[in-house]
Amino acid sequence: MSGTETSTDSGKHDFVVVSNRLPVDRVVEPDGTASWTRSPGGLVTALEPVMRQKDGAWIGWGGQPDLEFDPFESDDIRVIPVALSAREIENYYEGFSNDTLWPLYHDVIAPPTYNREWWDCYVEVNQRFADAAAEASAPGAVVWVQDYQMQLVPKLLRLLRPDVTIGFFNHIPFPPYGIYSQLPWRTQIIEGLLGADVIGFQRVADASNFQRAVRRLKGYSTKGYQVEVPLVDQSPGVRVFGEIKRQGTFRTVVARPFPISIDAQSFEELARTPAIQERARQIREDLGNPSSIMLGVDRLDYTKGIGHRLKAFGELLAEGKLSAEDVTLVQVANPSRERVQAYMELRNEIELTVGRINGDYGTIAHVPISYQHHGFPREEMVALYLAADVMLVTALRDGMNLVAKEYVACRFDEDGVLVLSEFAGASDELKRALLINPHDIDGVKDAILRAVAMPKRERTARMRSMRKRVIEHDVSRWSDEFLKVLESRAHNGTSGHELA
Ligand code: GDG
Repeated sequence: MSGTETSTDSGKHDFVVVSNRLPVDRVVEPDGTASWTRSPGGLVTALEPVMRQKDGAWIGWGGQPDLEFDPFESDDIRVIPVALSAREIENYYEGFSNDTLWPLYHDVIAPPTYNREWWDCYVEVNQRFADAAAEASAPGAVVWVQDYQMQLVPKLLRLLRPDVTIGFFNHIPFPPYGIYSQLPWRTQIIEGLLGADVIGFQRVADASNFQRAVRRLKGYSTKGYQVEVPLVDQSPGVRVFGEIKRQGTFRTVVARPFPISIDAQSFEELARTPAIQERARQIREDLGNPSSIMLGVDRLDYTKGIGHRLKAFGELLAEGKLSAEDVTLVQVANPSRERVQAYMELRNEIELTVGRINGDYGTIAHVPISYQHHGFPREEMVALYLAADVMLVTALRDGMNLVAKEYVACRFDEDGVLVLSEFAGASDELKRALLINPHDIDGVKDAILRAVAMPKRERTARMRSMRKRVIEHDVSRWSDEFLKVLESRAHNGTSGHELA
């Protein structure tokens, strides 16, 4: 799908999505011709109908430095590109977003870097996105801001446009206060988020962690899922959102879980395609018809627990409890954030471990780990899900983990076993997976052995129950529920309808 670059609209929209990345990628062909291609993600699929119905616009970065573009139409979505310079990509994106916030919000699995220049750049870039949102929003519009790269946008936008209703969804965990409080800019981030009317998190625990941070840092009261934000800050001389209102008047901010999901139906449809089923059989054959295929699909990220998974698998081979003749682990490690040091180190570590396991336990005919350091088309992913007898999701911390849900959605045959980390948000919903603590290597090994040996009846019972959950709670339900709550908050902000 390529974008047609027209600009016939009024420039003002009733529904605006703001995210770091646009839902389209700029693709330049070898002959120099360039076009925008839709990047297929659950979020775009979920928001597409709302976008069409409400004259929506999507504000984001095009993925390359200094890409200055006028807004254009792409498959009925108005796309508004925000340009980032190479320095901004380094400081705001690779730096503050991916080397400060990402590790901090994932329980400091890797040490976060606190760099003041990165922070300054994060503020600058958030301001640019807020300006773009203010410019694109029609009076009384609904603006939905996505994820941790944009946490200051709700407040900055509210200052510019108190008439709009602002939602924010955090795709990654929100850490416990003891960890969050490390952040030198912890108060500014909380204030940034509190500019929203509704703040969505993946899990109950994330919403609670956020509320605790609000109480500790701002002294505001929280009741259930609501935060009471005084329109006049208690701290002497501090103005909240630039407006001075009656003492004792609050606006309420909803901060609650909205667990994200996938477009389950489209995954199932692909899985039911004969060509993809044939491809799944082919994969099994190409792997030498092992009795069990295990699968890991992750961005190559230290939060995903790939090393822990490999350790458990390697020990089972070493102990002779699994053999390379019987079992193959396919590990898709999608390249990610390759310019960030911690990711370079992780890649080296993982590839050393894979090499050692394959060297120690492989035979000429059988390689225990088929390691794929590249992405695949979605059809191939679905074929892999269908071919996998056991899906391994061993994240050390993960907001949700969509891979777990995709595996379940694809298994219309009600077969396959999901081994799932309790530190992934998905474990709140997929309770009939084999839940593991990835730090407990013996526990992971037991779960793998149990998965490989699980009788068909038990596999079916577990998969059936997980499928029910994923099919009923798909991504459109997620966006509908979020937007329903958000729209019910319209006119609840500083525009004069405060709750006392
Ligand atoms: C963040 C949060 C939260 C992966 N490799 C390929 C490929 N993928 C797709 C998967 C899945 C997506 O990428 C990965 O989603 P996850 O949820 O597993 O993880 P993150 O990228 O870390 O996402 C996470 C999510 O946001 C949503 O809120 O669940 O916790 O960290 O859809 O299928 N897709 C294709 N080829 C690949 O090689 N086509």
